[in-house]
Amino acid sequence: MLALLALARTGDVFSFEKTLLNSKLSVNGSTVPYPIFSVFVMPSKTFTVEFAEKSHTGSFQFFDANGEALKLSPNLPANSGTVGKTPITAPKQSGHYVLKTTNNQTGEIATLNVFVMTPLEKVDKAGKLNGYIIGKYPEKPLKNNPIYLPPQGFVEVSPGQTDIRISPNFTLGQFLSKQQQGFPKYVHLRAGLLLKLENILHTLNSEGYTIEGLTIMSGYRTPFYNKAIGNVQYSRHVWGGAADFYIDQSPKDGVMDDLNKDGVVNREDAVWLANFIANMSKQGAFGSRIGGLGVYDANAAHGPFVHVDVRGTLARW
Ligand SMILES: [Ca+2]
Ligand SMILES: [Ca+2]
Repeated sequence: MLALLALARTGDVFSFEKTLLNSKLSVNGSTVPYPIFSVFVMPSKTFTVEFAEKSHTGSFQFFDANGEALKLSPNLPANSGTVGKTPITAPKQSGHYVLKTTNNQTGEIATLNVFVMTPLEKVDKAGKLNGYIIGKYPEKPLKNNPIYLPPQGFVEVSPGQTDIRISPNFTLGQFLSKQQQGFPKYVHLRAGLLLKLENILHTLNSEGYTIEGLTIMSGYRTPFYNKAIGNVQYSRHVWGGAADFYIDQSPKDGVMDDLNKDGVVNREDAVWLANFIANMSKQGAFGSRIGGLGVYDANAAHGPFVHVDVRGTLARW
C-alpha cells in the first residue's frame, strides 16, 4: 500500500526521483509539486492541504507509520475527509503519521509525512529532551525577527525512521544534528528548506546536469552542537532552515565533484554550484524562500561546499 515509503535506501545519495504531480498540492499555502512531501506540525494543531488547481476535488486519509488506516479516536478529530474544505487537524500524540490525498480529477495519490512534533516545553532545565542534548535557544530573536524565536517543537527520530523520505530526494536522517549521541534524536526542519533543495536538484537535472542527489553535510544543528563547533549563535541551521551540501557522485569519494570540469576539486566547484543557485534566485525560482548563499573552501575536515538557507532575505558570502 505505502509503496513510496517502502523505497528505503542506504547511503546519502540515491538515484534522482524526478516524478512530479500532474496537479500540484498547496500545503500550508506553499505549492508542492512532489508526490511525497512532509508537514511539521504541533499536536492537535491544524494545517492546510488543497489542490493547487482550485477546480480539483478529492479526499484525504490518515495512516499510521505502518500503513494501517488510523481509526477515528479522541486523539484525531478526523481521520479522513475532503481535501481543501477545512484545515486538517493533526493527531494529539506526537509521532510520525502518513496522510494520503487522492485527486478525483487526475487519480493521483500524494503522500504527506505528518510529523507531530514534541513540544519545546519538554526540554528540561539542563537543555535535554528525553536525554538528547538540545541546548538553549536565544531568548531574544535577532533584530526582533520572529523567524529567530525558539521553535515550537521537535521531530522525534528513532533508528528506523532515518530513511523516511521527507521529500522525493531527501531523507529525515540526512538532516540530523551531527552530535555524537544515541537515539531517540530530535530534529527541527522547515518545509521551505526542502522545497528549495528539491527545486535546486530538479533544476540541475532539467538543465542537463545528471545529478543524483545532494549530499547534506549539515542540516539541523541543535544550539548545543552549533555552539560546540564555534558557530555564530543565530545560524539558520539552528532553526532548521539551512543546509550545507555538495555534489558527490563521480567519483563518490566523500568530497565535492569537479563540477566546473577544470581537473581539480577546489573552491571554484562550490562557486560553480553557488552561481547556478544564484541564477535560479535571480529568476525568481525561490519566491519567499530566498535566503543566504555561501561558498566554503576545503579545509582539513571537509571539502568545498555551499550553504543555502530560507531566511527570507538575500545574503551572499
Ligand atoms: Ca566526489
Ligand atoms: Ca573544479
